[in-house]
Amino acid sequence: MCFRVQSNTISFPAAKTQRDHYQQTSKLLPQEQNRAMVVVSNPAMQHLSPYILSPNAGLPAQPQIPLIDLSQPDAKHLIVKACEEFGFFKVVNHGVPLEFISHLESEAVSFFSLPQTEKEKAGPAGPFGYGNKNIGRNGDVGWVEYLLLKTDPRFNFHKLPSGFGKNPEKFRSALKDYISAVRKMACEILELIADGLKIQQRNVLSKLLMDEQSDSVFRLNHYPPRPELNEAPVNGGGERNLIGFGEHTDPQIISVLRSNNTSGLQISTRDGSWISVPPDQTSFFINVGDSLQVMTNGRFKSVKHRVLANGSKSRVSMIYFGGPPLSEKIVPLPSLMKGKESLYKEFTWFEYKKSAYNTRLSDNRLAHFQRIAAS
Ligand SMILES: O=C(O)CCC(=O)C(=O)O
Repeated sequence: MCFRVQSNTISFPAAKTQRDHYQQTSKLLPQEQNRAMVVVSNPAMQHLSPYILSPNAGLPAQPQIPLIDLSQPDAKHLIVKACEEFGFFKVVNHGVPLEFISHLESEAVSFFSLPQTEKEKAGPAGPFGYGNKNIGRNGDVGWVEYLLLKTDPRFNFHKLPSGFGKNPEKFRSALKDYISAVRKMACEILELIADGLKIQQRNVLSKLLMDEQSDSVFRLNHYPPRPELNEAPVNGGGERNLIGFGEHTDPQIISVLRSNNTSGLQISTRDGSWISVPPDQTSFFINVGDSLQVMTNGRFKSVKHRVLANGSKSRVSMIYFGGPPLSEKIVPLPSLMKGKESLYKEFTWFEYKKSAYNTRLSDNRLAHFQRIAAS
Protein backbone atom coordinates (compact mmCIF):
# COMPACT_ATOMS: atom_id res chain seq x y z
CA MET A 1 0.00 0.00 0.00
CA CYS A 2 1.22 3.47 -0.75
CA PHE A 3 0.13 6.14 1.70
CA ARG A 4 0.29 9.70 0.58
CA VAL A 5 0.93 12.24 3.30
CA GLN A 6 -1.15 15.35 3.06
CA SER A 7 1.02 18.40 3.15
CA ASN A 8 0.59 19.63 6.65
CA THR A 9 0.92 23.30 7.21
CA ILE A 10 2.81 23.67 10.42
CA SER A 11 2.53 27.29 11.24
CA PHE A 12 2.94 28.62 14.70
CA PRO A 13 2.60 32.26 15.63
CA ALA A 14 5.70 34.34 16.24
CA ALA A 15 5.94 32.77 19.71
CA LYS A 16 9.17 30.82 20.21
CA THR A 17 7.91 28.55 22.91
CA GLN A 18 4.50 27.19 23.73
CA ARG A 19 4.75 29.18 26.95
CA ASP A 20 4.66 32.39 24.85
CA HIS A 21 2.03 30.97 22.55
CA TYR A 22 -0.25 29.96 25.41
CA GLN A 23 0.07 33.34 27.05
CA GLN A 24 -0.55 35.15 23.76
CA THR A 25 -3.68 33.20 22.95
CA SER A 26 -5.17 32.83 26.43
CA LYS A 27 -8.21 34.96 27.10
CA LEU A 28 -7.92 34.55 30.85
CA LEU A 29 -7.48 37.55 33.07
CA PRO A 30 -3.98 37.95 34.57
CA GLN A 31 -5.18 36.96 38.02
CA GLU A 32 -6.78 33.84 36.53
CA GLN A 33 -3.57 32.99 34.70
CA ASN A 34 -1.77 32.94 38.02
CA ARG A 35 -3.98 30.24 39.43
CA ALA A 36 -2.56 26.74 39.12
CA MET A 37 -5.39 24.59 38.01
CA VAL A 38 -6.76 21.47 36.50
CA VAL A 39 -9.12 22.91 33.92
CA VAL A 40 -10.98 21.89 30.84
CA SER A 41 -8.88 21.67 27.70
CA ASN A 42 -10.08 24.99 26.35
CA PRO A 43 -9.68 27.41 29.25
CA ALA A 44 -10.65 30.41 27.14
CA MET A 45 -14.14 28.94 26.68
CA GLN A 46 -14.75 28.30 30.35
CA HIS A 47 -16.56 31.54 31.08
CA LEU A 48 -18.95 30.83 28.21
CA SER A 49 -19.79 27.29 29.21
CA PRO A 50 -23.12 28.03 30.95
CA TYR A 51 -24.35 29.44 27.63
CA ILE A 52 -23.23 26.66 25.35
CA LEU A 53 -25.83 24.00 24.78
CA SER A 54 -23.89 20.80 24.96
CA PRO A 55 -24.82 18.24 22.30
CA ASN A 56 -24.68 15.76 25.19
CA ALA A 57 -27.22 17.68 27.27
CA GLY A 58 -29.08 15.25 29.46
CA LEU A 59 -26.28 12.68 29.31
CA PRO A 60 -23.71 12.29 32.07
CA ALA A 61 -20.93 14.86 31.53
CA GLN A 62 -17.80 13.53 29.83
CA PRO A 63 -14.79 13.84 32.14
CA GLN A 64 -12.37 16.54 31.03
CA ILE A 65 -8.71 15.89 30.38
CA PRO A 66 -6.63 17.45 33.18
CA LEU A 67 -4.62 20.43 31.97
CA ILE A 68 -1.41 21.21 33.83
CA ASP A 69 0.39 24.52 33.52
CA LEU A 70 4.00 23.63 34.31
CA SER A 71 4.84 27.22 35.24
CA GLN A 72 2.42 27.23 38.16
CA PRO A 73 3.55 26.52 41.73
CA ASP A 74 0.79 24.03 42.39
CA ALA A 75 1.61 21.90 39.33
CA LYS A 76 3.10 19.05 41.40
CA HIS A 77 -0.11 18.40 43.32
CA LEU A 78 -2.24 18.63 40.22
CA ILE A 79 0.03 16.24 38.35
CA VAL A 80 -0.21 13.67 41.15
CA LYS A 81 -4.01 14.02 41.14
CA ALA A 82 -4.13 13.62 37.34
CA CYS A 83 -1.87 10.53 37.51
CA GLU A 84 -4.14 8.98 40.15
CA GLU A 85 -7.41 9.78 38.42
CA PHE A 86 -6.55 9.44 34.72
CA GLY A 87 -2.93 8.35 34.30
CA PHE A 88 -2.99 11.06 31.65
CA PHE A 89 -2.84 14.84 31.35
CA LYS A 90 -2.09 17.66 28.97
CA VAL A 91 0.83 19.99 29.60
CA VAL A 92 1.11 23.66 28.65
CA ASN A 93 3.91 26.09 29.36
CA HIS A 94 6.29 23.20 28.83
CA GLY A 95 9.27 25.21 27.60
CA VAL A 96 9.98 23.01 24.55
CA PRO A 97 10.81 25.37 21.66
CA LEU A 98 8.06 25.25 19.03
CA GLU A 99 10.64 25.26 16.25
CA PHE A 100 11.98 21.90 17.48
CA ILE A 101 8.48 20.50 17.09
CA SER A 102 7.86 21.95 13.64
CA HIS A 103 11.30 20.92 12.30
CA LEU A 104 10.79 17.35 13.35
CA GLU A 105 7.26 17.25 12.03
CA SER A 106 8.44 18.47 8.60
CA GLU A 107 11.13 15.79 8.54
CA ALA A 108 8.58 13.14 9.49
CA VAL A 109 6.21 14.33 6.77
CA SER A 110 9.06 14.21 4.20
CA PHE A 111 9.86 10.67 5.22
CA PHE A 112 6.27 9.42 5.10
CA SER A 113 5.85 11.10 1.68
CA LEU A 114 8.62 9.00 0.13
CA PRO A 115 7.63 6.24 -2.29
CA GLN A 116 6.69 3.04 -0.47
CA THR A 117 9.76 1.19 -1.80
CA GLU A 118 12.04 3.87 -0.35
CA LYS A 119 10.38 3.78 3.08
CA GLU A 120 10.61 0.03 3.16
CA LYS A 121 14.38 0.27 2.94
CA ALA A 122 14.15 1.36 6.59
CA GLY A 123 12.17 -1.76 7.52
CA PRO A 124 10.84 -4.14 8.50
CA ALA A 125 10.59 -2.92 12.07
CA GLY A 126 12.21 -5.57 14.20
CA PRO A 127 11.33 -3.73 16.42
CA PHE A 128 13.32 -0.68 15.21
CA GLY A 129 12.87 0.87 11.78
CA TYR A 130 9.92 1.38 9.45
CA GLY A 131 6.69 -0.53 9.98
CA ASN A 132 3.50 -0.45 7.96
CA LYS A 133 0.19 -1.64 9.42
CA ASN A 134 1.83 -4.41 11.48
CA ILE A 135 2.46 -3.38 15.06
CA GLY A 136 4.74 -5.63 17.09
CA ARG A 137 5.17 -9.28 16.26
CA ASN A 138 1.98 -10.81 17.60
CA GLY A 139 -0.52 -10.03 14.89
CA ASP A 140 -1.65 -6.52 15.83
CA VAL A 141 -2.52 -4.39 12.84
CA GLY A 142 -3.61 -0.76 12.51
CA TRP A 143 -4.15 1.90 9.89
CA VAL A 144 -0.73 3.38 10.60
CA GLU A 145 2.82 3.48 9.33
CA TYR A 146 5.64 4.33 11.69
CA LEU A 147 9.31 4.66 12.44
CA LEU A 148 10.51 3.26 15.75
CA LEU A 149 13.92 4.58 16.83
CA LYS A 150 16.24 4.39 19.80
CA THR A 151 16.68 7.71 21.54
CA ASP A 152 20.43 7.32 21.60
CA PRO A 153 21.55 9.05 18.38
CA ARG A 154 24.52 6.63 18.13
CA PHE A 155 22.15 3.80 17.24
CA ASN A 156 19.75 5.50 14.89
CA PHE A 157 19.46 5.72 11.16
CA HIS A 158 21.73 2.87 10.14
CA LYS A 159 18.69 1.43 8.36
CA LEU A 160 17.23 4.64 7.05
CA PRO A 161 17.09 5.05 3.28
CA SER A 162 19.59 7.41 1.75
CA GLY A 163 16.76 9.52 0.30
CA PHE A 164 15.56 10.19 3.82
CA GLY A 165 14.43 13.79 3.55
CA LYS A 166 17.28 14.23 1.01
CA ASN A 167 19.32 15.46 3.93
CA PRO A 168 19.64 12.82 6.66
CA GLU A 169 21.79 15.16 8.72
CA LYS A 170 18.87 17.60 8.99
CA PHE A 171 16.60 14.84 10.21
CA ARG A 172 19.19 13.59 12.69
CA SER A 173 19.65 17.04 14.13
CA ALA A 174 15.86 17.65 14.35
CA LEU A 175 15.50 14.37 16.25
CA LYS A 176 18.35 15.16 18.59
CA ASP A 177 17.02 18.64 19.46
CA TYR A 178 13.48 17.40 19.94
CA ILE A 179 14.34 14.33 22.00
CA SER A 180 16.68 16.15 24.32
CA ALA A 181 14.15 18.96 24.97
CA VAL A 182 11.32 16.51 25.53
CA ARG A 183 13.42 14.29 27.80
CA LYS A 184 14.25 17.39 29.87
CA MET A 185 10.56 18.18 30.21
CA ALA A 186 9.75 14.55 31.08
CA CYS A 187 12.40 14.72 33.82
CA GLU A 188 10.95 17.97 35.14
CA ILE A 189 7.54 16.27 35.34
CA LEU A 190 9.02 13.21 37.09
CA GLU A 191 10.69 15.52 39.62
CA LEU A 192 7.41 17.32 40.23
CA ILE A 193 5.83 13.91 40.78
CA ALA A 194 8.52 13.01 43.33
CA ASP A 195 7.92 16.34 45.10
CA GLY A 196 4.16 15.90 44.95
CA LEU A 197 4.53 12.44 46.49
CA LYS A 198 6.80 13.92 49.19
CA ILE A 199 9.75 11.75 48.17
CA GLN A 200 12.98 13.26 49.44
CA GLN A 201 15.14 12.15 46.55
CA ARG A 202 13.73 14.41 43.85
CA ASN A 203 15.52 12.64 41.01
CA VAL A 204 14.54 9.12 42.05
CA LEU A 205 12.54 8.73 38.82
CA SER A 206 14.17 11.25 36.48
CA LYS A 207 17.63 9.73 36.96
CA LEU A 208 16.38 6.59 35.19
CA LEU A 209 15.71 8.59 32.01
CA MET A 210 18.98 10.50 32.33
CA ASP A 211 21.04 7.34 32.79
CA GLU A 212 23.35 6.62 29.82
CA GLN A 213 21.88 3.13 29.71
CA SER A 214 18.28 4.37 29.76
CA ASP A 215 16.22 2.15 27.46
CA SER A 216 14.04 4.94 26.06
CA VAL A 217 12.58 4.81 22.55
CA PHE A 218 11.00 7.23 20.13
CA ARG A 219 8.24 6.70 17.65
CA LEU A 220 6.90 8.68 14.70
CA ASN A 221 3.43 7.59 13.57
CA HIS A 222 1.55 8.53 10.42
CA TYR A 223 -2.15 7.72 10.12
CA PRO A 224 -3.22 8.37 6.52
CA PRO A 225 -6.75 9.68 5.96
CA ARG A 226 -9.30 7.05 5.09
CA PRO A 227 -12.03 8.83 3.04
CA GLU A 228 -14.33 5.77 3.02
CA LEU A 229 -14.87 6.38 6.74
CA ASN A 230 -16.82 9.54 5.93
CA GLU A 231 -19.16 7.56 3.74
CA ALA A 232 -19.81 4.63 6.05
CA PRO A 233 -23.25 4.64 7.70
CA VAL A 234 -23.20 5.99 11.24
CA ASN A 235 -25.03 3.00 12.68
CA GLY A 236 -23.97 -0.43 11.69
CA GLY A 237 -20.82 0.87 9.99
CA GLY A 238 -17.99 -0.68 11.96
CA GLU A 239 -15.62 0.96 9.49
CA ARG A 240 -16.35 4.33 11.07
CA ASN A 241 -14.24 3.23 13.99
CA LEU A 242 -11.32 1.85 12.06
CA ILE A 243 -8.43 1.30 14.43
CA GLY A 244 -5.30 3.33 13.73
CA PHE A 245 -3.46 2.04 16.79
CA GLY A 246 -5.14 -0.56 19.00
CA GLU A 247 -5.80 -0.09 22.70
CA HIS A 248 -2.80 -0.59 24.96
CA THR A 249 -0.91 0.83 27.89
CA ASP A 250 2.71 1.88 27.53
CA PRO A 251 5.11 -0.41 29.40
CA GLN A 252 7.71 2.28 30.21
CA ILE A 253 7.70 4.87 33.02
CA ILE A 254 6.28 7.88 31.20
CA SER A 255 5.38 8.75 27.60
CA VAL A 256 5.30 12.21 26.08
CA LEU A 257 2.98 12.42 23.09
CA ARG A 258 2.62 15.26 20.64
CA SER A 259 0.48 15.23 17.50
CA ASN A 260 -0.54 17.57 14.73
CA ASN A 261 -4.04 19.01 14.90
CA THR A 262 -5.81 15.86 13.68
CA SER A 263 -8.03 14.05 16.17
CA GLY A 264 -8.07 10.31 16.77
CA LEU A 265 -6.51 9.73 20.19
CA GLN A 266 -8.81 8.34 22.87
CA ILE A 267 -8.15 7.34 26.46
CA SER A 268 -10.04 4.95 28.65
CA THR A 269 -11.30 6.33 31.95
CA ARG A 270 -11.45 4.38 35.20
CA ASP A 271 -15.04 3.31 34.49
CA GLY A 272 -13.92 1.81 31.17
CA SER A 273 -15.49 4.40 28.86
CA TRP A 274 -13.50 5.97 26.03
CA ILE A 275 -13.09 9.71 25.76
CA SER A 276 -11.64 11.59 22.80
CA VAL A 277 -8.65 13.80 23.39
CA PRO A 278 -8.95 17.06 21.44
CA PRO A 279 -5.65 17.48 19.57
CA ASP A 280 -3.43 20.47 20.28
CA GLN A 281 -0.25 20.76 18.25
CA THR A 282 1.50 23.13 20.65
CA SER A 283 0.96 21.05 23.80
CA PHE A 284 2.09 17.66 25.03
CA PHE A 285 0.11 14.77 26.46
CA ILE A 286 1.63 12.67 29.20
CA ASN A 287 0.84 8.98 29.75
CA VAL A 288 1.61 7.13 32.96
CA GLY A 289 3.29 3.86 31.92
CA ASP A 290 3.06 0.42 33.55
CA SER A 291 6.45 0.84 35.23
CA LEU A 292 5.33 4.01 37.01
CA GLN A 293 2.17 2.21 38.12
CA VAL A 294 4.37 -0.43 39.77
CA MET A 295 6.80 2.11 41.25
CA THR A 296 3.86 3.85 42.94
CA ASN A 297 2.48 0.47 44.04
CA GLY A 298 -0.69 1.00 42.03
CA ARG A 299 -1.40 4.53 43.31
CA PHE A 300 -0.96 5.78 39.73
CA LYS A 301 -2.59 3.76 36.96
CA SER A 302 -1.15 3.40 33.49
CA VAL A 303 -3.61 4.77 30.95
CA LYS A 304 -5.19 2.61 28.29
CA HIS A 305 -5.32 4.51 25.00
CA ARG A 306 -5.94 3.97 21.29
CA VAL A 307 -6.13 5.90 18.03
CA LEU A 308 -9.05 5.83 15.59
CA ALA A 309 -8.36 6.53 11.92
CA ASN A 310 -9.62 9.82 10.52
CA GLY A 311 -11.75 10.11 7.39
CA SER A 312 -10.25 13.24 5.93
CA LYS A 313 -6.95 14.27 7.54
CA SER A 314 -3.51 12.74 8.14
CA ARG A 315 -2.50 12.40 11.74
CA VAL A 316 1.19 12.61 12.56
CA SER A 317 2.27 11.90 16.12
CA MET A 318 5.62 11.69 17.86
CA ILE A 319 6.05 9.87 21.14
CA TYR A 320 8.98 9.73 23.51
CA PHE A 321 8.80 6.64 25.74
CA GLY A 322 10.96 7.21 28.82
CA GLY A 323 12.28 3.87 30.07
CA PRO A 324 14.84 2.80 32.69
CA PRO A 325 18.07 0.86 32.06
CA LEU A 326 17.44 -2.82 31.23
CA SER A 327 18.90 -4.02 34.53
CA GLU A 328 16.74 -1.71 36.68
CA LYS A 329 14.48 -3.45 39.19
CA ILE A 330 10.92 -2.21 38.79
CA VAL A 331 9.67 -2.19 42.38
CA PRO A 332 7.55 0.20 44.45
CA LEU A 333 9.54 3.17 45.76
CA PRO A 334 10.40 2.38 49.41
CA SER A 335 9.27 5.79 50.67
CA LEU A 336 5.75 5.09 49.38
CA MET A 337 5.47 1.75 51.14
CA LYS A 338 5.62 2.50 54.87
CA GLY A 339 4.95 -1.08 55.94
CA LYS A 340 2.62 -1.86 53.03
CA GLU A 341 3.02 -4.98 50.90
CA SER A 342 4.01 -4.68 47.28
CA LEU A 343 1.19 -5.50 44.90
CA TYR A 344 3.72 -6.81 42.39
CA LYS A 345 6.34 -9.53 42.10
CA GLU A 346 9.87 -8.26 41.62
CA PHE A 347 11.10 -7.94 38.05
CA THR A 348 13.64 -6.03 36.00
CA TRP A 349 12.79 -3.78 33.09
CA PHE A 350 14.45 -6.33 30.79
CA GLU A 351 12.12 -9.07 32.08
CA TYR A 352 9.05 -6.89 31.72
CA LYS A 353 9.96 -5.74 28.25
CA LYS A 354 10.61 -9.30 27.11
CA SER A 355 7.27 -10.41 28.46
CA ALA A 356 5.49 -7.39 26.89
CA TYR A 357 6.94 -8.18 23.45
CA ASN A 358 5.31 -11.59 23.64
CA THR A 359 1.81 -10.23 24.19
CA ARG A 360 -0.88 -8.60 22.08
CA LEU A 361 -1.33 -4.84 22.38
CA SER A 362 -4.55 -5.07 24.36
CA ASP A 363 -3.35 -7.71 26.85
CA ASN A 364 -3.06 -6.73 30.48
CA ARG A 365 0.70 -7.15 30.60
CA LEU A 366 1.02 -6.42 34.29
CA ALA A 367 -1.31 -9.27 35.19
CA HIS A 368 1.59 -11.78 35.12
CA PHE A 369 3.49 -9.71 37.65
CA GLN A 370 0.72 -9.08 40.14
CA ARG A 371 0.81 -10.87 43.46
CA ILE A 372 -2.21 -13.15 43.76
CA ALA A 373 -2.92 -11.96 47.28
CA ALA A 374 -3.03 -8.32 46.16
CA SER A 375 -6.08 -6.51 47.49
O1 LIG B 1 -0.43 8.27 17.72
C1 LIG B 1 -0.86 8.47 18.83
O2 LIG B 1 -1.44 9.49 19.13
C2 LIG B 1 -0.66 7.44 19.91
C3 LIG B 1 0.19 6.31 19.48
C4 LIG B 1 0.57 5.37 20.54
O3 LIG B 1 -0.15 5.16 21.49
C5 LIG B 1 1.84 4.64 20.44
O4 LIG B 1 2.59 4.82 19.46
O5 LIG B 1 2.15 3.85 21.39
